[in-house]
Amino acid sequence: MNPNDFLEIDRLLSDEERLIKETVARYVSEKYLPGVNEHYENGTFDSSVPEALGDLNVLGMHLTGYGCAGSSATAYGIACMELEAGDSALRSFCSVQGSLAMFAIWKWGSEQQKEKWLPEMAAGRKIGCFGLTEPDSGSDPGSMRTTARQDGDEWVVNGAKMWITSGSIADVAVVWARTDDGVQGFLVEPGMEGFTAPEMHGKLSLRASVTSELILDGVRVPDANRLPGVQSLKGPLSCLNEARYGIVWGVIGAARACYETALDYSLTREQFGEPIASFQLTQAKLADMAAAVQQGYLLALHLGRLKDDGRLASVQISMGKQQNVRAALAVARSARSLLGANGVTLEYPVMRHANNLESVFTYEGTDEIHTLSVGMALTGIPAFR
Ligand code: TGC
Ligand code: FAD
Repeated sequence: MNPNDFLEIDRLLSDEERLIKETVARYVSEKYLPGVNEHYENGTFDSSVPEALGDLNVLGMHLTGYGCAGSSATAYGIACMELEAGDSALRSFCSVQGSLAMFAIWKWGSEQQKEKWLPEMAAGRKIGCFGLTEPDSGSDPGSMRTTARQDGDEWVVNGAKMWITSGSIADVAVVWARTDDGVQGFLVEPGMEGFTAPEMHGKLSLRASVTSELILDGVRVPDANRLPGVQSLKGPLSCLNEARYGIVWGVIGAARACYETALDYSLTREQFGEPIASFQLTQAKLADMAAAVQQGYLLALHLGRLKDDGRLASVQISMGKQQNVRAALAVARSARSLLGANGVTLEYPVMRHANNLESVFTYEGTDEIHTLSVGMALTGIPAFR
């Protein structure tokens, strides 16, 4: 048996999917992982990432045209899994760039906006962020206070966004604001008067990722920068479907890294004159971790195939996000315990993943919000309010 592919799930992938998996995994192990601890410790983002991911063709890879790779949803998911085996910050950058910022422009933007932004963003030469959450509006984005008022052929945007991944390094911020005609998206660019994006500090999770506020103080945005295709909360929520789908896959990469670390460690660490892998309690942990990783991988692959068939419903993504993040957190915590005191250090990736997964549990819809979405689908009764 191969302990790292116990159910032989890799056999269910096509040759092309396996190649993408190997290529992204190689980048992660050879280029990204050697620097991750320093970035995590210092709370900095590896600035080589955008163009490196552009070279790998994974930014907006499931989109078609405009320099995007046009890959399958399954291939995109596999890339997310391998990126997050490195660090959730790496997958987060890819999610926000491709599934949130690029997807918003690709799905709801004008031809001119698509031609201006998408090829540069696919190459990683321009960075995007996605501003939905506000200080007083998180799980309930319908309560947003950021407004946009039309004034001739400009819009005046006022408000504040918070917890925005890549905010301070972005060349374009997709900002969602309330207008007289419903929620609309605006492409806000650095240098527009009244727009600032201060970085937020003090995170104990996703430390290798940039997280920022977006402050919009009477920013005048040309109408040409308004996404013309949508005037409803459906706009941002449609983007979230894409990014949540990537998380279903991504967290299994983080879980797999924790499990593999724990397995290796348990075979070499000796106590009471034996490798700790020889103890029944250790084996129970390892067996549970292996099963959780394999189940999560199968679930992600199944949802990927559904998405490629055009059949994936947003509530199925909710179930996948909720279940796989829970599973990944359980694996990370169990692996952490197996490593003893070494488990709390940066010498091993486990605590870093465990801490990151706390953010993943919360962003892109909290565990509770996805539970309620599934509950509503099962019963027909919305219990959000
Ligand atoms: P509701 O009244 O149900 O719907 C409003 C409009 O939206 C449509 N809709 C959807 N459309 C596409 N996909 C979905 N999943 C959709 N869900 C709803 C709906 O049809 C309606 O359209 P229309 O045309 O009739 O106007 O909305 P609600 O206000 O009751 O809220 C529902 C709820 C709670 C599920 C939703 O608001 C929600 O998902 N809340 C969680 C917010 C969230 O996930 N925020 C994430 C922010 S971005 C982020 O975290 C990035 S982290 C990135 C990283 O670093 O990786
Ligand atoms: P709240 O909504 O205040 O929730 C607090 C608690 O109450 C949670 O447990 C929640 O589940 C629970 N709760 C809320 N409503 C209900 C209910 N009806 N029933 C039961 N329980 C409920 N946002 C962006 O827009 N763009 C980004 O790029 C982005 N990146 C992020 C990066 C990081 C590192 C983090 C941590 C967050 C990021 N977010 C981003 C914000 C993220 O989407 C929000 O944190 C998330 O949606 C939850 O909102 P909140 O933090 O305001 O929590």
